[in-house]
Amino acid sequence: MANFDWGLNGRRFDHEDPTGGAFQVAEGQRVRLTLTNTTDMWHPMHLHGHHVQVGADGPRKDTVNLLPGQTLSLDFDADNPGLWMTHCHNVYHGESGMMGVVGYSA
Ligand SMILES: [Cu+2]
Repeated sequence: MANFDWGLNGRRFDHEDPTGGAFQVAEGQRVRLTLTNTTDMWHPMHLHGHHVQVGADGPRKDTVNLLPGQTLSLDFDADNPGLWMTHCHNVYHGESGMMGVVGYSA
């Protein structure tokens, strides 16, 4: 997305429909999020309710800096059912659309 027009998967978070476009996974699944930063800014990415592993055997993190032009895979175990926000931790990026919901039930 263009500078100052942030989103996830080309979609801006819709505050009127917060679960619209939610990323559906299944409990017990090992999930891989592949993130590509197409902007010129850093984005500290965070997923609530889980820790992510950077790459197949990298460190486990709470928040991962995604550099301009960088692609990272972030793996997590879907072991905490619910609706969880994933977002850029720069609050003004998240509030302007760089947020999404990962959801699954028990
Ligand atoms: Cu950001």
